[in-house]
Amino acid sequence: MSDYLISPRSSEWMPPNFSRPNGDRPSSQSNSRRKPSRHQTDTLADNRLQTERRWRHISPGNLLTPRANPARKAGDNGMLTTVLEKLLTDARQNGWSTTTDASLADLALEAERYKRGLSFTHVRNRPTSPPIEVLTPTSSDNAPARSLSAMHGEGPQPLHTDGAHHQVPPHIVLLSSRQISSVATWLWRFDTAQLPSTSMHHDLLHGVFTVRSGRSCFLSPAWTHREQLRYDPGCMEPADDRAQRVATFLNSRIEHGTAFSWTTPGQVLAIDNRRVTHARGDAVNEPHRTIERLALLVNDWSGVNKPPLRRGLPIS
Ligand SMILES: O=C(O)CCC(=O)C(=O)O
Repeated sequence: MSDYLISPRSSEWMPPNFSRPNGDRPSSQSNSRRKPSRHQTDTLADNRLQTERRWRHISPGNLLTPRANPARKAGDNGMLTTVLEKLLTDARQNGWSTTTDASLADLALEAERYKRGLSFTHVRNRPTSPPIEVLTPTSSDNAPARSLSAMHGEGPQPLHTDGAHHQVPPHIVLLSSRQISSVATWLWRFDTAQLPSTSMHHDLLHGVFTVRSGRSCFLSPAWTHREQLRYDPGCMEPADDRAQRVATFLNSRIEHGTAFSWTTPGQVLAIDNRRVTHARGDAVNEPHRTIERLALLVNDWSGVNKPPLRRGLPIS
C-alpha cells in the first residue's frame, strides 16, 4: 500500500457534519436531553477543546467560523467557479493541477458542502485512517508490513496510484505541504497514445495482478476497459508474464516523470489518480517532511471536463 506511517500529528480532523465510520454521529437526541454528569461535562469540554486545537492546527486561517461559501475564483470563461471545481477540471484535463488559493482543510470542507451536481466521498487508506492523513518518511523497520515504506524506507518510492488496494480506488488525490520541501513528488501521466507497442497495450489490459487488500485479495489488470489505471507495486504482484512486463514498464517510467516541487507553503497538488502515477522522491535527508493527503471519489467523474480525445492504439 502506498503509505508511510501516519504521524501522531494526524489526529483525526473532521469538519462539522462529517460522516464517521459506522455512522456514529457525535450526539443523539436522547443523549442531549439527559443532564450530563460532572465527569461527562469535563470530557465534553476536553473534547471540544481538542477539536478546536486540531481545527486550528489543520487550518491556521480563520476556519473556526466556517465560511458561508466555499472559496471562489473567476474561471477562464469568466464564470465564478469554486477552487475545488477548477482544480478538478484542470487535473482531469492535464493529469494534475495545483493551487495556493485554498488550504487542504478548506478543500475538504468544500468537498463536504459541494452542492452543484457532483458529490464527493472520502476514501480512507485503511478503515482507521483519518480523512486527512499526514504522511512522513518512515524507516523500513518502523513501517507497516507490506507498505511501500517497508520496502523502500525513507528512500525514493516507486510510481504508484493511491488506493490501488480498494475495489474502487479514488478518482482524485489531493496532496499538500505546509512547508517548502526539497523532496519532489514525481508525476507520470499514463497515455495509451504513447505506449511503446500495441502488445504493451494488450498486456496492460490483460495481464493479471494479484491485489492484496487487507486479509483478502482480488485480481485486476493495470488498465481497465473503463480506461482506469491501477498500479501500486506495494500491494500488486504480477500473476502472469503479461503483468510482469507491465510492472517492468510502469516501474521504469520514473525516468520520464515530472518533478513537482513544493516551493510554497500550503500549496495543494491535485492528481488524477486513475491516469497519473506519483512517487515521493528520496527523503533520506529530510526525515521530517510531512505531506497531507485527502483522497476523493467523485460521483460523476465522467461529468468533469474530459481531456481532448487522443487517438490511442487499437485494442487487440
Ligand atoms: O510524499 C509524496 O510526495 C507523495 C505521497 C504519496 O506517495 C502518496 O500519497 O501515496
